[in-house]
Amino acid sequence: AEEPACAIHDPGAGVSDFGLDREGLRACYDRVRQTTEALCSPLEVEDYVIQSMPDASPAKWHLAHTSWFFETFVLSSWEGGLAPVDSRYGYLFNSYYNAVGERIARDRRGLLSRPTVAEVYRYRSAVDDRVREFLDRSADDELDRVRAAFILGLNHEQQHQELIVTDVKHGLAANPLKPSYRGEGGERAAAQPSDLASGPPRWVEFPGGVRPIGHDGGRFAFDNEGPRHEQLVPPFALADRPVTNREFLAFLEDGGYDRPQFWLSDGWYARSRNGWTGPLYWEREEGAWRSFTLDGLRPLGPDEPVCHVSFYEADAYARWAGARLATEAEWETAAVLSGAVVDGNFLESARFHPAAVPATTSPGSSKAPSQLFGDVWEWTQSPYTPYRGFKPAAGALGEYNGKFMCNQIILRGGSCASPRSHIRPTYRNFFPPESRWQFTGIRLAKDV
Ligand code: AVJ
Ligand code: FE
Repeated sequence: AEEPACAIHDPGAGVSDFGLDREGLRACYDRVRQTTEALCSPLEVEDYVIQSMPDASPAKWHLAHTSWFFETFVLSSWEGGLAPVDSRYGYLFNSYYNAVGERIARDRRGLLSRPTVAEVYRYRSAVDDRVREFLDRSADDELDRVRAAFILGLNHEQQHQELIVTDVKHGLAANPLKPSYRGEGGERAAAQPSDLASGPPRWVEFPGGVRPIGHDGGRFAFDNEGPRHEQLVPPFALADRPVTNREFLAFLEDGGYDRPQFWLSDGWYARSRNGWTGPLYWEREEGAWRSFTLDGLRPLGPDEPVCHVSFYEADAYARWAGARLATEAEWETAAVLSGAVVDGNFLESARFHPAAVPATTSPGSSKAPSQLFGDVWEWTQSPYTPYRGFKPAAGALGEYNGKFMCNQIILRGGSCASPRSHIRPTYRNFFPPESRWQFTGIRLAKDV
């Protein structure tokens, strides 16, 4: 089916997303909501309900929470107050907004056998009806008042599309039957393990300077991407591609997981406490390494970017390799100066798995880094802290990003589970350093 035009999804349209009219908002809304449901369409009812760990939410919860977000931040104040579709749902589907009210504990979301999956879909469609009615009938000043929250709601739902993919993967991986998300048909879509015999990564050098960092606010960006400000970035080099499974296996086989000299203290403790002997989803059987993918258990692709590693493993690998992780300012500088376009292996490609790195043709230096966008999120060494001058918005939506600016690490570039239109060079993702269930990988950097 032909997708409706949407300024958020098709940035080439040249319409500033803040200037979207009713028709534009409606097109974006329909497209975002449809994409979420399409991601869930291969699931069986039982798949929607389980919570395989506290960090992962049931698919059913994601479907409801994203609807609750539009109800709470767009519809609730319409014409002086629209009652929610079900007044009990706020307690179940509020994620973390203290200003909005109490909620069930995050690690109890998997206990919600009710509302049923069918009821959650009816809830979604009731919210859809109300949002469309709001777009048809609201006064201009009412639409203007919630336009920013509406666009935030679209981007919020895109974040949950990625979380649906990663949380479904984690849930399926917990099952000894190692089911495929798409059934047998999915085998075709996933990349076959390749053997490109890629050589060592080449280094792409960037000059030092005082660099503008962050989003200028011209189009939509999350609040944590601004304000744009200057940072001193000394000269550095970035690897021309992500670290591959083949390379990470060399670290593992060199005893990387058993040699504390490569690890941060917190990382060594996490590795010991969790019993890590390799990336999440890796297993070894009769000498052969396999990894769990959304198409089931597959032989490890040697030239695919290593994936599902924590910050601690990324950092230990970099030290073993005689390099380091990039700072987020270096990463952004490299993306901007190399003119990398936001294109690649994203959610839209429906592979749900990182693609192999390109074969190295000649030794020496390379002009531009490849796979900066898509495939795997790249751990930086930067803590998730506010940019100079950052102020969270007043009210509940101020809780969206700002209150998490402690004890988390920045990741850049998006993954094979991120919608392409969701990612920008300034995009700041963040997770605690131990997290491994997102599509997280490694790109090396060094001083020059
Ligand atoms: C930016 C991915 C860490 O998972 O909580 C979803 C995204 N924010 N709903 C998260 C998010 C609000 C966020 N991450
Ligand atoms: Fe959310």
